[in-house]
Amino acid sequence: MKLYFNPRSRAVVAKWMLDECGAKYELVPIDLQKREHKTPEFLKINPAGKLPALVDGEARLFENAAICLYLADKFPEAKLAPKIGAPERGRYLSLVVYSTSQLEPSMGDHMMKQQTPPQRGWTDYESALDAVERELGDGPWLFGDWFTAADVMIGSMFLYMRILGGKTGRPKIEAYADRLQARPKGMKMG
Ligand SMILES: N[C@@H](CCC(=O)N[C@@H](CS)C(=O)NCC(=O)O)C(=O)O
Repeated sequence: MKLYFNPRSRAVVAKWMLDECGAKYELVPIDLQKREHKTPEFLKINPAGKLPALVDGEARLFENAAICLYLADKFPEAKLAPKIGAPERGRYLSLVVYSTSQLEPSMGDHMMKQQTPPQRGWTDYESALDAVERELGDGPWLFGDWFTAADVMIGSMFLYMRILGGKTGRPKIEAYADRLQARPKGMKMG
C-alpha cells in the first residue's frame, strides 16, 4: 500500500489509521508547495487534488473517512470496526460519516467565524459538539471500552483543531482528545 503523504496535512489521519491497523505501507511524500498534488498523475488517484490518497494494488481511495472504513474492513484482526451485520455497525458508519459531513465543516465555520445557516446541510458547531458528547457518553471511546475507526475519524477532528490552536471548552471532549493523543500510535503532525 502507498499513502500519498505530507506530515503537515490531513494525511496524518490516514497514517494514524494505518498504524492502528498494524499495516505495512510506503509513504509517498507530496510537496504541497511544489503543487505535486495537482499534477495529472496525482489527479488520476485523487481527482480533488488533495491529501491523503491511498493506493492498494488496483484500489485507489481518497477522503480520510473512506480510507478509514476501507482499512478497518481490510484488517479485521485489528478489531477497529463492527462486522457487517453486527448491531453496532449502523452507528459506527453513521459516526464516521458524521465526522466529515457535519463535525468538520461546523468546525471550519467556527474557526473562520462564519454563521452556519441550516440550508448549508451541516449543523452548527455547538450542536455538533452536543452530538459528540451524547455519543461519547462516559467513554473512554465512542463504543465504550472498544476503540474503533470512528474514534480515529471523530477524534482526529479535535486533534486537528488543537494543532490549529483551538480547543472546544468542553471538558468531556478535551479529556477524550487527551486520551486519543496518549495512544502509542496516535496522530502526529510533522
Ligand atoms: N475531507 C478531506 C480533506 C482533504 C484536504 O482538505 N486536504 C488538504 C490538506 S489538509 C489538501 O490537500 N489541501 C491542498 C489543496 O486543496 O490544495 C479528507 O479528509 O481527506
